[in-house]
Parts: sequence; C-alpha cells; structure tokens
Amino acid sequence: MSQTNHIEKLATAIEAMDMAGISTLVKDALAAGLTPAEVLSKGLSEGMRRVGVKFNAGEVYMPEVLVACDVYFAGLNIVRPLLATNDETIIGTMVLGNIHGDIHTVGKQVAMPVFEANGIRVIDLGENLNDNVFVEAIKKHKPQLVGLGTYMTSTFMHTAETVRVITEAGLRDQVKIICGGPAVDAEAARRMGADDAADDAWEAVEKIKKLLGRA
Ligand code: B12
Repeated sequence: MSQTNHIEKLATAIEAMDMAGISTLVKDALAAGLTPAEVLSKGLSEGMRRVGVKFNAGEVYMPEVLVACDVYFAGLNIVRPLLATNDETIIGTMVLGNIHGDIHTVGKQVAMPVFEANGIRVIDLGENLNDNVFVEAIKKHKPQLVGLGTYMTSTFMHTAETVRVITEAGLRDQVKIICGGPAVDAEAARRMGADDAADDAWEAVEKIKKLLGRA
C-alpha cells in the first residue's frame, strides 16, 4: 500500500470513528515509513479537520465530534512519545489555557496536538483560569507564545483584561499572544492588545509561524 493510502486510511478512520482499527492503522503507517509527524499532521489531524468542517456544516453533531476526538487521541497516544524525542523540530513553546469563565475543552484538546505536530511545544494550563495563572506560567516556563482559549464572545472580550494583567506584570514584550475559538476575530483581538486570533488550529499554526518569524 502506498504512503498516500496509509494517510487517507488514517483520516478516514477518524471520520468513521473507527476506535477498533486506529492503533493498527497508525502502526502500519509508521511501519510503511511515514514519520510520526506525518501520521499526525497529514493523517490524524486531517481526519479531525474534516470532522470540524462537517460539524460546522451541521452534518455531524457534538457526540460524534467527541467520539472522533477519542479516536484521534488513541492514535495520538501512539505517536506522541515518538514526536517528543525530536527537539530539532521545535519552533517555540506556548502556554495554553482557557480564559477566565470558559470551560470548553474540546477545541483546546483538538488544537494542542495540531500545534505539537507543527513544532510548537504546548504546556496546557487548564480551563477557567484567573489572569494571574498566565502571568505565573510566563515567569515559570518562559514561552514565546501565550494561547488564550476563548470559546464564547464574553470570554473573548475578557482578552483585554488578561493582556492588561500580563502587561502590568512587565511580561507583554516577552510573548506573542494568540486567541482561539469559534467566536474570535483577529482585528478585535488586536484591538484588545493580543497579536492575532484564529478559529481553526491549522490556520493558527500559519499565524503562529508568522508571529515567530518562521513563516
Ligand atoms: C460542546 C459545547 C459545549 C459543551 C462543552 C463540552 C466540552 N468539554 O468542551 C458544554 C455543554 C459544557 C457547553 C457549555 C456552554 N456553552 Co458551549 N458550545 C459547545 C459547542 C456545541 C461545540 C464546541 C466545540 O467543541 N467545537 C469543536 C471544536 C473542535 O472547535 P473549536 O472549539 O472552535 O476549536 C477549533 C479552533 O477554534 C481552534 N482552537 C481551539 N482552541 C484554540 C486555542 C488557541 C490559542 C488557538 C490559536 C486556536 C484554538 O482549534 C480547534 C480546531 O480547529 C459550541 C458550538 C460551536 N459551533 O462551536 C457551543 C458554544 C461555544 N457554547 C456556547 C455557550 C453560550 C455555552 C454556555 C454559556 C451555554 C449555557 N447557556 O449554559 C455554556 C458555558 C460554559 C462555560 N462557562 O464555558 C456558545 C457561545 C456563543 C458565543 N458566541 O458567546 C456556542 C458557540 C454555542 C452557540 N452557538 O450559542 N458548550
């Protein structure tokens, strides 16, 4: 079977929520010579991207998204340890967390491995965070990036306050700040003092590369 076929089978397995088959498909793809990064970014993540498109079009519903996520994570768990060993591919570190008041987890869980597959090391800070958690995380981990998970208009609007707290701590110049979630808008994010925003993890990777001067 060609490498392209292996990739297509992985993406299709996520779409089809094939929990029983995913481990074998990932192992077969690796055995066929695909790199762990290719398995993740071209196979598993492509499947998840397709699920997101279907979800936005109303073709699948939340329970299916959550099951597809489980299948995605089953595959990710096999390739993640193999990815972590290759430090040369790391382009930056992000502390990522949901802004105060926001408990949506799925988008963050989908975005995280997409970032990791593209060389962004992610430190997950959790959900519903006080602004000071971001300040402490910047001091502790010295990231180049802060990712703000903002899945509702109200929490997206809280970005201004989070940026203010980071700025008052004297840390704003050390990091680029990007918001993510279905309700974000790049212009509004910039007006609130962040650097950018994206409602799609793959688009976010391109924006992050630009922010880091790696595009
Ligand atoms: C599932 C869901 C829930 C679940 C969450 C379960 C969970 N564990 O996550 C539950 C039921 C708990 C919930 C609760 C609520 N929800 Co809700 N929820 C959703 C729903 C249906 C899907 C969200 C989702 O998982 N999408 C799939 C993921 C993959 O997409 P995504 O989040 O956009 O993530 C992608 C990108 O944004 C990006 N990304 C994600 N994170 C990040 C981070 C960074 C830094 C970057 C760069 C990129 C990035 O990558 C992902 C892949 O591309 C949306 C509707 C929708 N269309 O989004 C509403 C939605 C987000 N919820 C909404 C609301 C209002 C609520 C509630 C207030 C409802 C209520 N009245 O109680 C509560 C509030 C909870 C809270 N305090 O946070 C609204 C927000 C409206 C708004 N604009 O303000 C939405 C849009 C529904 C709607 N149309 O009204 N919700």
